[in-house]
Amino acid sequence: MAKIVDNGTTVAFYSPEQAWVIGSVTAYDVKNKTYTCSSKDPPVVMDKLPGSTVKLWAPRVEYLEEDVHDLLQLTELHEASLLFCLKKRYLRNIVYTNIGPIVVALNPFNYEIPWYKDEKMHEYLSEGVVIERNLPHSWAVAHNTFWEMRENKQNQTVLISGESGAGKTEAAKIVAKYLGAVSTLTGTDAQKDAMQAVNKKILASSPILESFGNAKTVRNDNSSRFGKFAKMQFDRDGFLVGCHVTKYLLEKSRIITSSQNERVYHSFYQLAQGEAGKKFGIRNVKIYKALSAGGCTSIDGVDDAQDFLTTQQAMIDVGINDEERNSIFRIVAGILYLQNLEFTETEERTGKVARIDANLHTAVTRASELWEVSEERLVAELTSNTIVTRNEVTLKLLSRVQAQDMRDSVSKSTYDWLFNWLVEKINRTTDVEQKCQQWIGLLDIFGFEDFKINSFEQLCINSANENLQNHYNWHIFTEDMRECKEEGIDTTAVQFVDNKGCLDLLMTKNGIFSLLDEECARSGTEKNFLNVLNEKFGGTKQKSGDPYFGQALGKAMDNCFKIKHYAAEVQYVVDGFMDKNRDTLKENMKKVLKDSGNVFMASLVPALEDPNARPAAKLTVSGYFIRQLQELMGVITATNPHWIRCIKPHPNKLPLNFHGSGVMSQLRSAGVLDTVKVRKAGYPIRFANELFLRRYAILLTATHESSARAKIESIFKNQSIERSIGQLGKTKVFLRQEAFSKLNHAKDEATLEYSLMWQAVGRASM
Ligand code: AOV
Ligand code: MG
Repeated sequence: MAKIVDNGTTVAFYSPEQAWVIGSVTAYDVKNKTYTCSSKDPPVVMDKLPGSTVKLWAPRVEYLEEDVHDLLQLTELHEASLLFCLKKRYLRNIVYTNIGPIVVALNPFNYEIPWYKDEKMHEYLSEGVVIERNLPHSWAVAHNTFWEMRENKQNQTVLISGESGAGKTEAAKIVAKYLGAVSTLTGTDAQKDAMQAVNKKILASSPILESFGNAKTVRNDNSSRFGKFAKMQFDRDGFLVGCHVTKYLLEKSRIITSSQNERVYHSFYQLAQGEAGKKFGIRNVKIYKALSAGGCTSIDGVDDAQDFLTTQQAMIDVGINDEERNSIFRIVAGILYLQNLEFTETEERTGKVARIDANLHTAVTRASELWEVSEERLVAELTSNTIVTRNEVTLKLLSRVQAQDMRDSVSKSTYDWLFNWLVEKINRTTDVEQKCQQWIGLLDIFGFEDFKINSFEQLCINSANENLQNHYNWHIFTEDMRECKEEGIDTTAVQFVDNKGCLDLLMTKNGIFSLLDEECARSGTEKNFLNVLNEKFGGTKQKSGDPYFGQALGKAMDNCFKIKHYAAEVQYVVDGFMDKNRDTLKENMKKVLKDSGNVFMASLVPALEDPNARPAAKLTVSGYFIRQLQELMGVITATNPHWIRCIKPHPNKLPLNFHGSGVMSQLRSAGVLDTVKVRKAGYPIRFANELFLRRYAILLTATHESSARAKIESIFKNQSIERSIGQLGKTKVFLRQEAFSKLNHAKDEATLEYSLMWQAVGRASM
């Protein structure tokens, strides 16, 4: 490649830390055709850069740092211009940027930015507002979603994606709040009161679910450890009438322990620090093993005692009564005590046998009291298994490790049932399926994760994200192209990173999850599971023990496999996969809990199996999760989707911190550059012919036109919509952003003229 720039020329060049930096060329190596570039702020010098990582902007250097509200308006489109634009905006506290109707949201880690404060929301609310005139915001997405539902009578979804800590849960709350507000703008006083009451309950569900289902991780102080799809329900007139929440897979290991610098669920600390903790004798947080497992019992800026009060009030708001609340707290406290229980081990004739550590006996006593179950039976089931054969009942004493596993299983199952109860209770008070004519679904799942050690939970979480990314790709790229072709519209094909291979590898009949289920069904081992994966997906060049990559291979460890996900390559440790996937609590233990004197506790326990019935094929955790995911994708595919792509600007969790390469890798994995390219090359805004005519009827002047096509053509002609910015397909109108804005402005003006004319007519006839 010939030398592209002279020394001293301003360029953008690639540095691993910053991704792209603006600086200048200081030397060129003719033999190797590489550059040396440097920048002053930040101070970076890079050597041996190939031409592909040095970008000259032509014809003007200002294009390096364009600042636009919509990335489609960037004059020069390249990774670097994208990154610089977002950075420049972020450092000025402008955190939202559009790609046409899609919003890219950088987490501000700051609630005090004046133009994003709640009181600004009204500027996005009123029906007549031209939303494009406001700063980009999730409110604008919510606005479009609501009005598209009203106009098209079609269900909508807002799909919120991004890695852990990127701001998905906050974005979902922002959208929910907007939808509550927009639907209460009209209606009679009685209707408004009714909607406000519904809205209050819907908003109250967040603190409850966050208390019991969120926790501090190293990535996010308030990380959602479950997925959530909330359907905001509206009646025929667009009034908010209710909400239905579907929950996906609560991370169970976090009930009993956490990694270093992380915490178990917030609910435990809130209880321990709040007034309920005192009532149950919980004093020093540090002595509870579960609470201090991660060596971190508090979070900067979080007051658990205060949050306890918020959670409690939210429970009252959704109608959880005194008795239920008391039982809930007793269950949570019981888990804290039970998890403090330890076992000693003695060598008996039959092998190693676990006994309850005499010093810690009060732990099981307190747990039994709180749960109102028989202590004697609880202890027996923690330390032994009853094996029933046709003519014999034998008692098998458990080893220490087995007893610990049993203790953990009880705690996990109980908490998981409790969480399900909370979701159901919230639904019972807010779900009004029968009144609901249309809905807007808000999807806030756990973000993509890559920790030091990744386990079964991360595989499930990352698979959910893989599905969501695939839907996005399908909609933005594949489906887009198909529709254009079918409608006879010319577009330039855009390459994108297709993740279908990875999805097939995980989810299909012979994919990783199915193989795990097979291994569980034949009571195999994790080692064997890994061997099967290697055999099946290893490829010809693979040596035994090599790990599995999405479609390639790499270096191995003997208890790990790797997957190349759309967002990053993740290594999973298989230890514990089988148990986590099976996740059964033995029937006898369930029976102990079912016989609890506390009606609430007893009601949580699922129905016991009939010992005489043939055992029903039970779905594994991943089997159930995949079924749920497939259902979810089916529901989403049948709606009109909207996207908020959240980005985490810096691992520090602090405002105005921007980490170039971190942001770049998120932009890449979310396909942001490809999205801009495809949207720029194509026609992102589409209306069915009739809808277009309904929307822009006011612009129709030539009334003698009869066919819909002729009418649309006449609007195009009057408004000078050239073929390059708008085309008429077989059944749909295809518009670029420019044409869309032009039509909207013309419509606004015509509407204004029309209303002025009527005012004049009104005055004249008075
Ligand atoms: P996540 O949902 O995407 O992560 P959150 O929505 O919980 O991330 O955001 C993480 C933290 O970032 C919040 O607790 C806030 O401190 C801050 N934050 C996010 N959005 C905003 C905002 N709009 N304004 C101010 N601060 C914000 V995870 O659930 O871990 O995948 O599972
Ligand atoms: Mg979240």
